[in-house]
Amino acid sequence: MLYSWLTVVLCLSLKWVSCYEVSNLTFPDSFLFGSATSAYQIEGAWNESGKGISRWDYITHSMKIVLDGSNGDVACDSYHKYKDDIAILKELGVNYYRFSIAWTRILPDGFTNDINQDGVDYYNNLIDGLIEAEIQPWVTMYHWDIPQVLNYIGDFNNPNTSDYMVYYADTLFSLFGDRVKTWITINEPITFCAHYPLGSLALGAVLPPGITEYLCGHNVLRAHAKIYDLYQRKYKESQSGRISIALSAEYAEPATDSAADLEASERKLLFDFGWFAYPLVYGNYPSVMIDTIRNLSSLQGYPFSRLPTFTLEERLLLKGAYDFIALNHYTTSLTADASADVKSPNFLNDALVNQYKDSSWETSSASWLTVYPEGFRKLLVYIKKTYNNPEIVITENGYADDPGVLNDEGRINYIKSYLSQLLKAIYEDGVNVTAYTAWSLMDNFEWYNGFTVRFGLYNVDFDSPNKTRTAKESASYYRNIIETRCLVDVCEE
Ligand code: GBH
Repeated sequence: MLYSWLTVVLCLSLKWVSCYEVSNLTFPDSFLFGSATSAYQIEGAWNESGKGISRWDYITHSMKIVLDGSNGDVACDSYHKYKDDIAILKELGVNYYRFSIAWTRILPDGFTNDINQDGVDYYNNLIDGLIEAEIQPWVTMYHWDIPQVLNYIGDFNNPNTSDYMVYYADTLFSLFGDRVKTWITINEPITFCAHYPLGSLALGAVLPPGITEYLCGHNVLRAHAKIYDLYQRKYKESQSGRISIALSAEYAEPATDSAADLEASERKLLFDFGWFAYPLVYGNYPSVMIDTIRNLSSLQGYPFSRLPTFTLEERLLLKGAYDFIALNHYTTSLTADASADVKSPNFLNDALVNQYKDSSWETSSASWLTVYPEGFRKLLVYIKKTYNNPEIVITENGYADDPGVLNDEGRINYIKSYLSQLLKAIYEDGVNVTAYTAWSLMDNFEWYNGFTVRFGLYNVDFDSPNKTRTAKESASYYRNIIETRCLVDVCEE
């Protein structure tokens, strides 16, 4: 083997049941490091300076479903404190900052007939401040905070929403595309289409499960493909930016090495990641989704498949509508075959698997997030193999702990062990990973968990009027990685 491994076995405290090797390889010169946030989770100023109402304003104000009853009305107050954010990004030494634009700050009513100049000014200031600090702005157009008016008309279950989003994207390209060169259209469609059926919750309605997940995903893909196409025709030549859609994927570790479980693992990866990645790379849904959902639909008495079909024109537009694969990855689940029992129609049942956690995996403060760094490498190798060795950008990866932990050993170990596996994927498996984004720059509003779990490299004192940002130990550790391009004290060249 070309590269030797320094076996720095880490068993820092009793909490760390598993010891692991830390890679002493050096990150490639061109490799970029960044950190990320999203608008609703940090900005606050929910009804200031002309901003319209988003789904999350509506949910948090009118429903009691956030764990601690909190909301994002103020959050980190980044609308007023973006200079503080730029300062800590600078301190970290990141190459780029991935943030999202609040659709309702630019288009308060969702549509382009009314553009809110204060919102435009805010993002211009942020973008210009970042560029001045030599930090590239990477922009997500939509990170779950859809204008409530569009939520009322059915969110992405309504095909028109795709077209409305294209107008929004066009507006963003023309306003900011001279300076923004990396765009993410939509963040984690699987989460809002299938895991958190927010549209239905926020409408106080129960939308038909097994139908709306796929309608939503279908219209998300249409929106993304049209936006990608618009950019190629109207902006690419003058702005020369790059576009993708951020897809989240757990690794589906086979529960046993039986053929059935290996197949179940592949099936689950195609249902989760492949649902969106396959159409972009190959122009249609994976055949295992098409076949399984058609069969199940028929067994369940539907005269049609619950998975919609693309027109030929749409397939042509979808195929190749990405400049890199944008991957959000946090965790792994064990995956076992469950093809024997046909349950009620819904996205999670349709994959015909059972998923659970290995009891030996380190836990975190978020129940869904267990630490299994090997799963990261396996997922990267799987993506390389299945999708023609694409360029992969890690758009999110991070660890959850409790409020107020400044000596965040758990997060340091998570970053260290996940980045070790990333280095192995690059150097031993030849996976083309070009950037890594730590979620999150700072503690923020963690959706249904409110402020009860924390993902930040920086602590935010939500009780202080200043929303004071304080570096956690992980911030210094990450800063050191960026500076030395190395996870240990001395790295191989
Ligand atoms: C990311 O999603 C989001 O992009 C980001 O906004 C968020 O802050 C970050 O995660 C941390 O949560 O509650 O058992 O149904 C990560 C992927 C997919 C993880 C949905 C949580 C729900 C699990 N998420 N999943 S459960």
